[in-house]
Amino acid sequence: MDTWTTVMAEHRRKLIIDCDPGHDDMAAIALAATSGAFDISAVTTVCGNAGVEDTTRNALDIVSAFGVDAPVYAGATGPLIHVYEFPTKFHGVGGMQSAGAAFRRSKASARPGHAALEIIRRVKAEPGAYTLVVLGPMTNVALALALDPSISTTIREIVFMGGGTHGGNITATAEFNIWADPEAAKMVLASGILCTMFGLNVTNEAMITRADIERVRAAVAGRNPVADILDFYASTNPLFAQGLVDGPALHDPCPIAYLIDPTLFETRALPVRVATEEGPYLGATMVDLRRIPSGDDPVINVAVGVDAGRLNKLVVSALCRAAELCAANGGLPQSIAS
Ligand SMILES: [Ca+2]
Repeated sequence: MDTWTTVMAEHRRKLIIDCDPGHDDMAAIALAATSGAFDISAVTTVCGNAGVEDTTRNALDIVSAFGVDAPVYAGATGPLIHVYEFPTKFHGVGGMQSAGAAFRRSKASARPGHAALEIIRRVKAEPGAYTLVVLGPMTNVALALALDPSISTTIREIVFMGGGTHGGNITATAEFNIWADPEAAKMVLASGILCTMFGLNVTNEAMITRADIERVRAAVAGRNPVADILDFYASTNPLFAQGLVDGPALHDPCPIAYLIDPTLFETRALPVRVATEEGPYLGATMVDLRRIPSGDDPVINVAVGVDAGRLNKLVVSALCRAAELCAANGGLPQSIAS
Protein backbone atom coordinates (compact mmCIF):
# COMPACT_ATOMS: atom_id res chain seq x y z
CA MET A 1 0.00 0.00 0.00
CA ASP A 2 1.22 3.52 -0.70
CA THR A 3 1.28 6.10 2.10
CA TRP A 4 -2.03 7.69 1.16
CA THR A 5 -3.80 4.33 0.97
CA THR A 6 -2.35 3.38 4.35
CA VAL A 7 -3.50 6.66 5.92
CA MET A 8 -6.99 6.23 4.48
CA ALA A 9 -7.18 2.61 5.67
CA GLU A 10 -6.31 3.67 9.21
CA HIS A 11 -9.19 6.14 9.24
CA ARG A 12 -11.81 3.75 7.99
CA ARG A 13 -14.32 2.63 10.57
CA LYS A 14 -14.03 -1.07 11.41
CA LEU A 15 -17.29 -2.93 10.94
CA ILE A 16 -18.66 -6.31 11.78
CA ILE A 17 -21.81 -6.74 9.70
CA ASP A 18 -24.21 -9.19 11.35
CA CYS A 19 -26.89 -10.05 8.81
CA ASP A 20 -29.45 -12.47 7.36
CA PRO A 21 -29.24 -11.89 3.58
CA GLY A 22 -31.77 -11.10 2.45
CA HIS A 23 -32.25 -8.73 -0.51
CA ASP A 24 -31.90 -5.54 1.53
CA ASP A 25 -28.92 -6.97 3.43
CA MET A 26 -27.32 -7.31 -0.03
CA ALA A 27 -28.05 -3.64 -0.69
CA ALA A 28 -26.58 -2.68 2.69
CA ILE A 29 -23.36 -4.61 2.02
CA ALA A 30 -23.24 -3.01 -1.45
CA LEU A 31 -23.42 0.43 0.17
CA ALA A 32 -20.75 -0.42 2.75
CA ALA A 33 -18.46 -2.02 0.18
CA THR A 34 -18.60 0.84 -2.31
CA SER A 35 -18.43 3.77 0.11
CA GLY A 36 -14.74 3.59 0.91
CA ALA A 37 -15.63 4.61 4.48
CA PHE A 38 -15.26 1.20 6.09
CA ASP A 39 -12.98 -1.67 6.84
CA ILE A 40 -15.49 -4.54 6.67
CA SER A 41 -13.57 -6.81 9.03
CA ALA A 42 -16.05 -9.68 9.19
CA VAL A 43 -19.54 -10.65 8.12
CA THR A 44 -21.49 -12.78 10.58
CA THR A 45 -24.73 -14.50 9.70
CA VAL A 46 -27.90 -15.40 11.54
CA CYS A 47 -31.16 -17.09 10.67
CA GLY A 48 -33.96 -14.67 9.92
CA ASN A 49 -35.04 -14.09 6.35
CA ALA A 50 -34.05 -17.73 5.82
CA GLY A 51 -32.23 -20.51 7.66
CA VAL A 52 -28.63 -19.81 8.60
CA GLU A 53 -27.23 -22.19 5.97
CA ASP A 54 -28.93 -20.10 3.29
CA THR A 55 -28.07 -16.70 4.79
CA THR A 56 -24.44 -17.81 5.13
CA ARG A 57 -24.33 -19.05 1.54
CA ASN A 58 -25.85 -15.75 0.40
CA ALA A 59 -23.35 -13.73 2.46
CA LEU A 60 -20.44 -15.63 0.92
CA ASP A 61 -21.83 -14.98 -2.57
CA ILE A 62 -22.37 -11.27 -1.84
CA VAL A 63 -18.85 -10.60 -0.52
CA SER A 64 -17.42 -12.54 -3.45
CA ALA A 65 -19.54 -10.65 -6.01
CA PHE A 66 -18.51 -7.25 -4.63
CA GLY A 67 -14.88 -8.20 -3.98
CA VAL A 68 -15.18 -7.61 -0.23
CA ASP A 69 -12.12 -9.05 1.47
CA ALA A 70 -13.87 -10.21 4.64
CA PRO A 71 -14.30 -13.61 6.26
CA VAL A 72 -17.82 -14.92 6.88
CA TYR A 73 -18.80 -16.68 10.11
CA ALA A 74 -22.08 -18.57 10.55
CA GLY A 75 -24.12 -17.91 13.67
CA ALA A 76 -27.37 -18.85 15.30
CA THR A 77 -29.61 -21.47 13.69
CA GLY A 78 -32.61 -20.36 15.72
CA PRO A 79 -33.80 -17.57 18.01
CA LEU A 80 -33.29 -17.73 21.79
CA ILE A 81 -36.91 -18.65 22.54
CA HIS A 82 -39.33 -17.56 19.81
CA VAL A 83 -40.25 -20.21 17.24
CA TYR A 84 -41.43 -19.17 13.77
CA GLU A 85 -41.22 -20.20 10.13
CA PHE A 86 -38.72 -18.34 7.97
CA PRO A 87 -40.59 -15.92 5.69
CA THR A 88 -40.27 -17.09 2.09
CA LYS A 89 -43.05 -14.69 1.08
CA PHE A 90 -40.75 -11.68 0.67
CA HIS A 91 -37.30 -13.15 0.09
CA GLY A 92 -38.20 -16.29 -1.86
CA VAL A 93 -36.49 -19.65 -1.85
CA GLY A 94 -33.04 -19.47 -0.27
CA GLY A 95 -33.62 -16.02 1.23
CA MET A 96 -32.31 -13.98 -1.70
CA GLN A 97 -34.19 -15.15 -4.78
CA SER A 98 -33.56 -13.41 -8.08
CA ALA A 99 -35.99 -12.61 -10.89
CA GLY A 100 -33.21 -13.46 -13.37
CA ALA A 101 -29.49 -13.89 -12.83
CA ALA A 102 -28.24 -14.84 -9.38
CA PHE A 103 -24.81 -14.15 -7.95
CA ARG A 104 -22.37 -16.84 -8.97
CA ARG A 105 -21.74 -19.31 -6.20
CA SER A 106 -18.64 -18.41 -4.22
CA LYS A 107 -16.18 -21.24 -3.77
CA ALA A 108 -15.35 -19.94 -0.30
CA SER A 109 -16.77 -21.46 2.86
CA ALA A 110 -17.66 -19.94 6.18
CA ARG A 111 -14.73 -19.83 8.58
CA PRO A 112 -14.66 -22.28 11.45
CA GLY A 113 -16.10 -20.96 14.70
CA HIS A 114 -19.44 -19.52 15.74
CA ALA A 115 -20.31 -15.94 14.83
CA ALA A 116 -20.96 -15.05 18.49
CA LEU A 117 -17.51 -16.27 19.52
CA GLU A 118 -15.89 -14.40 16.66
CA ILE A 119 -17.65 -11.18 17.68
CA ILE A 120 -16.30 -11.65 21.22
CA ARG A 121 -12.79 -12.42 19.99
CA ARG A 122 -12.61 -9.38 17.77
CA VAL A 123 -14.12 -6.76 20.07
CA LYS A 124 -11.94 -7.90 22.98
CA ALA A 125 -8.78 -7.93 20.87
CA GLU A 126 -9.37 -4.28 19.87
CA PRO A 127 -11.48 -2.52 22.51
CA GLY A 128 -13.39 0.44 21.13
CA ALA A 129 -12.50 -0.35 17.53
CA TYR A 130 -15.55 -2.17 16.22
CA THR A 131 -18.94 -0.88 15.19
CA LEU A 132 -21.52 -3.67 14.95
CA VAL A 133 -24.04 -3.26 12.16
CA VAL A 134 -26.95 -5.56 12.93
CA LEU A 135 -29.26 -6.19 9.98
CA GLY A 136 -31.15 -9.27 11.16
CA PRO A 137 -32.50 -10.70 14.40
CA MET A 138 -30.13 -9.91 17.28
CA THR A 139 -29.51 -13.52 18.35
CA ASN A 140 -25.75 -13.56 17.69
CA VAL A 141 -25.13 -10.35 19.62
CA ALA A 142 -27.28 -11.55 22.53
CA LEU A 143 -25.40 -14.87 22.62
CA ALA A 144 -22.10 -12.98 22.62
CA LEU A 145 -23.31 -10.80 25.52
CA ALA A 146 -24.47 -13.87 27.46
CA LEU A 147 -21.14 -15.61 26.97
CA ASP A 148 -19.08 -12.55 27.84
CA PRO A 149 -20.92 -9.49 29.21
CA SER A 150 -17.64 -7.54 29.31
CA ILE A 151 -17.97 -6.94 25.57
CA SER A 152 -20.54 -4.27 26.40
CA THR A 153 -17.57 -2.04 27.21
CA THR A 154 -15.44 -2.98 24.19
CA ILE A 155 -17.96 -2.56 21.36
CA ARG A 156 -17.74 0.99 20.01
CA GLU A 157 -21.40 1.14 19.08
CA ILE A 158 -24.26 -0.81 17.53
CA VAL A 159 -26.37 0.50 14.69
CA PHE A 160 -29.28 -1.72 13.75
CA MET A 161 -32.27 -2.08 11.48
CA GLY A 162 -35.27 -3.10 13.50
CA GLY A 163 -38.36 -1.96 15.33
CA GLY A 164 -39.97 1.40 14.78
CA THR A 165 -41.75 4.18 16.60
CA HIS A 166 -45.16 2.90 15.54
CA GLY A 167 -46.61 -0.01 13.61
CA GLY A 168 -45.07 -3.17 12.25
CA ASN A 169 -44.58 -5.23 9.12
CA ILE A 170 -44.60 -8.88 10.21
CA THR A 171 -47.54 -8.10 12.51
CA ALA A 172 -49.61 -4.95 13.01
CA THR A 173 -47.35 -3.96 15.90
CA ALA A 174 -43.95 -5.58 15.31
CA GLU A 175 -41.11 -5.28 12.84
CA PHE A 176 -39.65 -8.61 11.65
CA ASN A 177 -36.07 -8.50 13.04
CA ILE A 178 -37.21 -7.66 16.57
CA TRP A 179 -40.24 -9.97 16.43
CA ALA A 180 -38.06 -12.88 15.26
CA ASP A 181 -36.02 -12.76 18.49
CA PRO A 182 -37.52 -10.26 20.93
CA GLU A 183 -35.61 -11.60 23.95
CA ALA A 184 -32.32 -11.09 22.11
CA ALA A 185 -33.28 -7.52 21.19
CA LYS A 186 -34.25 -6.80 24.78
CA MET A 187 -30.84 -8.03 25.99
CA VAL A 188 -28.92 -5.98 23.45
CA LEU A 189 -30.84 -2.76 24.09
CA ALA A 190 -30.37 -3.19 27.85
CA SER A 191 -26.63 -3.89 27.52
CA GLY A 192 -25.54 -0.28 27.91
CA ILE A 193 -23.82 -0.35 24.50
CA LEU A 194 -24.46 2.83 22.50
CA CYS A 195 -27.28 1.69 20.19
CA THR A 196 -28.95 3.55 17.35
CA MET A 197 -32.19 2.13 16.00
CA PHE A 198 -33.34 2.45 12.39
CA GLY A 199 -36.93 1.30 12.48
CA LEU A 200 -39.78 1.18 10.01
CA ASN A 201 -40.70 4.82 10.69
CA VAL A 202 -37.56 5.82 8.73
CA THR A 203 -36.73 2.69 6.68
CA ASN A 204 -40.16 2.68 5.02
CA GLU A 205 -39.06 6.01 3.48
CA ALA A 206 -36.00 4.34 1.93
CA MET A 207 -37.78 3.28 -1.22
CA ILE A 208 -36.23 2.08 -4.42
CA THR A 209 -38.44 2.83 -7.41
CA ARG A 210 -38.80 0.96 -10.68
CA ALA A 211 -36.80 3.76 -12.33
CA ASP A 212 -34.04 3.30 -9.73
CA ILE A 213 -33.84 -0.42 -10.48
CA GLU A 214 -33.63 0.38 -14.20
CA ARG A 215 -30.73 2.76 -13.45
CA VAL A 216 -28.95 -0.10 -11.65
CA ARG A 217 -29.70 -2.34 -14.65
CA ALA A 218 -28.25 0.22 -17.06
CA ALA A 219 -25.00 0.42 -15.07
CA VAL A 220 -23.64 -2.64 -16.85
CA ALA A 221 -24.33 -4.33 -20.15
CA GLY A 222 -25.62 -7.89 -19.94
CA ARG A 223 -25.87 -10.09 -16.88
CA ASN A 224 -26.84 -8.04 -13.82
CA PRO A 225 -27.64 -10.03 -10.66
CA VAL A 226 -27.92 -6.88 -8.53
CA ALA A 227 -30.77 -5.51 -10.67
CA ASP A 228 -32.43 -8.94 -10.97
CA ILE A 229 -32.32 -9.54 -7.21
CA LEU A 230 -33.87 -6.10 -6.64
CA ASP A 231 -36.52 -6.94 -9.26
CA PHE A 232 -37.56 -10.03 -7.31
CA TYR A 233 -37.71 -8.02 -4.09
CA ALA A 234 -39.96 -5.43 -5.76
CA SER A 235 -42.22 -8.16 -7.15
CA THR A 236 -43.02 -9.54 -3.68
CA ASN A 237 -44.02 -6.21 -2.16
CA PRO A 238 -47.84 -6.17 -2.01
CA LEU A 239 -48.17 -2.38 -1.68
CA PHE A 240 -45.87 -1.81 -4.65
CA ALA A 241 -47.64 -4.50 -6.69
CA GLN A 242 -50.95 -2.70 -6.12
CA GLY A 243 -49.44 0.66 -7.05
CA LEU A 244 -49.98 2.05 -3.56
CA VAL A 245 -46.32 3.02 -3.04
CA ASP A 246 -43.55 4.13 -5.42
CA GLY A 247 -41.35 1.18 -4.58
CA PRO A 248 -40.38 -1.39 -1.98
CA ALA A 249 -38.50 -0.13 1.07
CA LEU A 250 -34.82 -1.10 1.26
CA HIS A 251 -34.56 -1.18 5.04
CA ASP A 252 -31.09 -2.50 5.77
CA PRO A 253 -28.92 0.16 4.05
CA CYS A 254 -30.17 2.80 6.54
CA PRO A 255 -27.72 2.09 9.41
CA ILE A 256 -24.81 1.97 6.94
CA ALA A 257 -25.94 5.25 5.36
CA TYR A 258 -26.05 6.83 8.83
CA LEU A 259 -22.43 5.83 9.47
CA ILE A 260 -21.44 7.36 6.13
CA ASP A 261 -23.42 10.58 6.65
CA PRO A 262 -25.20 11.08 9.99
CA THR A 263 -26.89 14.24 8.65
CA LEU A 264 -29.19 12.01 6.57
CA PHE A 265 -31.11 11.19 9.74
CA GLU A 266 -32.53 12.94 12.76
CA THR A 267 -31.99 10.90 15.93
CA ARG A 268 -33.25 11.34 19.48
CA ALA A 269 -32.34 9.64 22.74
CA LEU A 270 -35.57 7.93 23.80
CA PRO A 271 -36.72 5.16 26.14
CA VAL A 272 -37.48 1.96 24.23
CA ARG A 273 -39.17 -1.16 25.57
CA VAL A 274 -39.21 -4.42 23.63
CA ALA A 275 -42.41 -6.37 24.22
CA THR A 276 -41.54 -10.00 24.94
CA GLU A 277 -44.94 -11.06 26.24
CA GLU A 278 -46.89 -13.50 24.03
CA GLY A 279 -49.83 -11.79 22.36
CA PRO A 280 -50.56 -9.08 19.82
CA TYR A 281 -47.63 -6.88 20.88
CA LEU A 282 -44.92 -9.56 20.79
CA GLY A 283 -41.76 -8.01 19.33
CA ALA A 284 -43.09 -4.44 19.27
CA THR A 285 -40.69 -1.65 20.20
CA MET A 286 -42.55 0.81 22.40
CA VAL A 287 -40.76 4.11 21.92
CA ASP A 288 -41.67 6.81 24.41
CA LEU A 289 -41.67 9.90 22.21
CA ARG A 290 -42.58 11.94 25.29
CA ARG A 291 -39.02 11.30 26.52
CA ILE A 292 -40.27 10.38 29.96
CA PRO A 293 -37.82 7.97 31.62
CA SER A 294 -39.82 5.01 32.87
CA GLY A 295 -38.41 2.34 35.11
CA ASP A 296 -35.95 0.02 33.51
CA ASP A 297 -36.54 0.88 29.88
CA PRO A 298 -33.18 1.58 28.24
CA VAL A 299 -32.64 4.94 26.56
CA ILE A 300 -31.16 4.49 23.09
CA ASN A 301 -30.77 6.64 20.00
CA VAL A 302 -33.79 6.35 17.75
CA ALA A 303 -33.87 7.58 14.16
CA VAL A 304 -37.00 9.74 13.94
CA GLY A 305 -36.45 11.51 10.62
CA VAL A 306 -34.72 10.91 7.29
CA ASP A 307 -33.79 12.95 4.23
CA ALA A 308 -35.26 10.33 1.89
CA GLY A 309 -34.19 12.08 -1.31
CA ARG A 310 -30.51 12.26 -0.40
CA LEU A 311 -30.60 8.73 1.03
CA ASN A 312 -32.08 7.41 -2.22
CA LYS A 313 -29.33 9.04 -4.31
CA LEU A 314 -26.64 7.56 -2.05
CA VAL A 315 -28.11 4.04 -2.10
CA VAL A 316 -28.92 3.92 -5.82
CA SER A 317 -25.49 5.16 -6.89
CA ALA A 318 -23.93 2.56 -4.57
CA LEU A 319 -26.06 -0.18 -6.15
CA CYS A 320 -24.95 0.97 -9.63
CA ARG A 321 -21.32 0.79 -8.52
CA ALA A 322 -21.95 -2.60 -6.91
CA ALA A 323 -23.43 -3.88 -10.18
CA GLU A 324 -20.22 -2.76 -11.91
CA LEU A 325 -18.09 -4.49 -9.29
CA CYS A 326 -20.12 -7.67 -9.70
CA ALA A 327 -19.62 -7.59 -13.47
CA ALA A 328 -15.90 -6.91 -13.06
CA ASN A 329 -15.42 -9.69 -10.51
CA GLY A 330 -17.47 -12.06 -12.62
CA GLY A 331 -18.21 -14.13 -9.55
CA LEU A 332 -14.64 -15.34 -9.47
CA PRO A 333 -13.55 -16.61 -6.09
CA GLN A 334 -11.95 -13.87 -4.03
CA SER A 335 -8.82 -14.39 -2.01
CA ILE A 336 -10.35 -13.87 1.40
CA ALA A 337 -7.77 -12.94 3.99
CA SER A 338 -8.19 -13.60 7.69
CA1 LIG B 1 -31.83 -8.21 7.10
